[in-house]
Amino acid sequence: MMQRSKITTLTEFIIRRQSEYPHAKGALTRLLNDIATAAKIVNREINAAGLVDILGSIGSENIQGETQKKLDVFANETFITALKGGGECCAIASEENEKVISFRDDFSELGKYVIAIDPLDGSSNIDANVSIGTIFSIYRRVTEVGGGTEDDLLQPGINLAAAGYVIYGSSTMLVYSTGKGVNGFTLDPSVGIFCLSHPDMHFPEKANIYSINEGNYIYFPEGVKQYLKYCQKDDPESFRPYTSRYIGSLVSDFHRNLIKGGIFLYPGTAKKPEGKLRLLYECNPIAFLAEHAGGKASNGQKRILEIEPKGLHQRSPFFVGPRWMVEKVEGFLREAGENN
Ligand code: AHM
Ligand code: MG
Repeated sequence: MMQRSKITTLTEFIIRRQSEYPHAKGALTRLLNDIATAAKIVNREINAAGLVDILGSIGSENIQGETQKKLDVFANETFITALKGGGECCAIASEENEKVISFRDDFSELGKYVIAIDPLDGSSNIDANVSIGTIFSIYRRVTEVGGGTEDDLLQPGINLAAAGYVIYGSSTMLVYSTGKGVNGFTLDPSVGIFCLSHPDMHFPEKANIYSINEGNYIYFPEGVKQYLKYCQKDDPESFRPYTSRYIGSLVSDFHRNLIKGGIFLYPGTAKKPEGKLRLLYECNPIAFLAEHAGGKASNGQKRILEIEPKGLHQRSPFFVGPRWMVEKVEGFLREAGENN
């Protein structure tokens, strides 16, 4: 009979990690478990999309003026419910809600953490059955009592306690870091358990993918245009020309680049100097993971994790990938005398 190697479940893994922190009381462990539970529920719904009435728009817009999909709303409600019920989180900032959702009941007010979340990122891809994701940032609260506030959430990424994403792809994975390595867990759908499948993830040394929405080329800063020309030049020694891969779903693009080696770029443009991606719940968590996987994340000039956020839905240009690739783009931007 075929022997199965020992499986490490997500719960086992985080409990083991927790024991490395003598003062930990298990709150972060429970919080990550709440996220994993919500992710499984969202995953179930995504898998049934097409069979049940969950595809398409709901007829409303979120705070960013984007059409809300039914699955956007479902995912948002699912994560909020799971986090509120768990009692470890006293506030949430979500892409789908204008203001902070503060939990003011006796139970959640005691929660030590706040969460910034994009419950379903890449949702324009939902109807076409393309991989989408959930992205989350976990901070320790800075206020002492009561429901969490905006002050708890407007913290720079260097203060992150943990961050991660769930990718709903050909298989469903949860990838997270508490600052000690990046680890990936694949959902075994037959038993509904996330199992360690990608321990200690790092960008590979050889990287030759670039990911950008090149349809916006004419609006890009000169430095980015120059970098793209560099990527397309013939130079076998440096693996050029690079391969272009763009899904239009940050989690999927980043995940592929982390595994196969590549850089993701979403620059500011003449029309949108701050770019598209949101600092708190898209750039910061991905930047945190990238750094702990040996990479780098920048707004073209400055480390993403050091940006002091001023608003919940603040945007930032975003360049993330292996350190040397991000530094190359920064060099082109500097030479062109551009900030992003
Ligand atoms: P969303 O949060 O509304 O889904 O938008 C974010 C998504 C990212 O996943 C992706 O990287 C980006 O938008 C793609 O944008 P574009 O279509 O402009 O290339
Ligand atoms: Mg998003």
